[in-house]
Amino acid sequence: MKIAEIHICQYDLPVKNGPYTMAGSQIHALDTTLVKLVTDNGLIGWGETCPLGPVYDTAHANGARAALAEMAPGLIGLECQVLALHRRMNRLLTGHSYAKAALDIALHDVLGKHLGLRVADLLGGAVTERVPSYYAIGIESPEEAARIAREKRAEGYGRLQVKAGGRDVQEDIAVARNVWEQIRGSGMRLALDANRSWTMRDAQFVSRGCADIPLVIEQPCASLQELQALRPLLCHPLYMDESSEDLGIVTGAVGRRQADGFGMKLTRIGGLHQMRAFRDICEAGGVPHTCDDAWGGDILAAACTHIGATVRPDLLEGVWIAAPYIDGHYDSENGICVEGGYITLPQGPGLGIAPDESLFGAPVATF
Ligand code: 0XW
Ligand code: MG
Repeated sequence: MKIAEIHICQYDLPVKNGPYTMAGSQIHALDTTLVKLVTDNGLIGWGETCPLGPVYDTAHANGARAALAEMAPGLIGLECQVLALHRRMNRLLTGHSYAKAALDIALHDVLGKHLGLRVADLLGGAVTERVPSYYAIGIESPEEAARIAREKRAEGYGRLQVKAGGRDVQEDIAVARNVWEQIRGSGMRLALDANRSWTMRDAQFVSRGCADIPLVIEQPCASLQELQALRPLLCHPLYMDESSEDLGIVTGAVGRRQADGFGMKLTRIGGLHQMRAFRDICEAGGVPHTCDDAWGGDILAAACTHIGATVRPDLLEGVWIAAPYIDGHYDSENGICVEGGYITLPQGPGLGIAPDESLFGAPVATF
């Protein structure tokens, strides 16, 4: 089975009840890119990549479409094999993992359909049909963050992430303490995510100000060097997110015990192929992690849920999806959503969703 056609589509995802707030940024809408891959025997696979705006990571929407257009001609006629795809993409374009991931996801979708297997089965097998999610509380006042925490506890979430940074650290400490007061004793886990925005000084202030709270601190500072210097100075486990840019960095961080866990994004690391390796490195090292992506609709949500379903349960810190912030689904019948803090793994072959491509309009490029 070979790749016969590649279609690239663009679609806008307004943020429902927005903006989505993180340290130093307010996000009102996202620009996502969808990839439709057609094989020579007529099967269709879907992929997606949706950078969280142009400054969250080294990725942006126009860059994704340009990278895909750069590679697509060289992929037509390629055998539908995951390793062949990644090796060919790397010969066609250096870097741009967030764009390559969209093709990787589309290939996993089409291979699952070809073999009559779910993507989770292709990735080693699902250990659950109900995948735990987690909720990210944006940059809020201590009172509003506490209100949202109460609401998400009542909904059944098992973990909360609270955004921090970009303000007086005393406000971050007050938010963390207020949120913990709402979930203490419930079994819910808590992460404080500064999205690279703190100085080492501020990270130490916050950690000491919350020393009695069993939370994890996620990506407090921007650089790997800061994280490595900071970790022994904290009162809390340190999770890497944005700094874990590729499998090499992850392997080093796990091997040298430089991180206690990861917030990992499927498209940042290159796709399901690399995410599977990441999962196995973390399992070998006994390191907890999430299976997320920066944003995206049903296609990315399904991909994250499928890999999340294969993670050893005690190591899965949850699958974050943007569904709570998106109006509508690409697949009105099997769209991916969070219910009671959990995501139901789709049943159909491949990703298990069938996007209504009329939503996306005419492709912006066809090969
Ligand atoms: C909470 N997330 C997984 C969603 C947003 O893309 C940011 C990200 C994070 O943990 O930084
Ligand atoms: Mg994070």
